[in-house]
Amino acid sequence: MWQTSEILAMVPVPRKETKSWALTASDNQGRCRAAVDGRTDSRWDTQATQHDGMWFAFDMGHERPLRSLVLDSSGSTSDYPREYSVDFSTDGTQWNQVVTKTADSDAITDIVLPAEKTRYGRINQHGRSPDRFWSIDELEVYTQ
Ligand SMILES: [Ca+2]
Repeated sequence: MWQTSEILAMVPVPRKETKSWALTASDNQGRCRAAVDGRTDSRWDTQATQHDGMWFAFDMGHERPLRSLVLDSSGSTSDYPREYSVDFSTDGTQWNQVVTKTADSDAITDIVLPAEKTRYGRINQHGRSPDRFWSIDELEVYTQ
């Protein structure tokens, strides 16, 4: 469980900083920036129904410890990732899986991270939906 002091130690990465990150995705890469533009009425989405192998990745440009990711899909409430994992990497080549989980059927997906240092982060979608895209209206990233 989290100690109060640990929660208080979590700091959101400022939006102007996340806007400067290099973003890549398995699908619809041209829309990645919509996930960090500070607007909940714009989104990145897969333009395809959810299946295993979809991912969304960011390069922060330097290493830092990450505590949490929050994926907001409240503009299209059923577009949360059905099953996901998170990988960290310090070089963009070797990836280390740090989280794997089935989502909580909520438009807001809170992902607790191990606070290890990383430069790259990748969110992998493993589930399947017959009729829903995977969408991220806004990605919030918390460091310490
Ligand atoms: Ca947006």
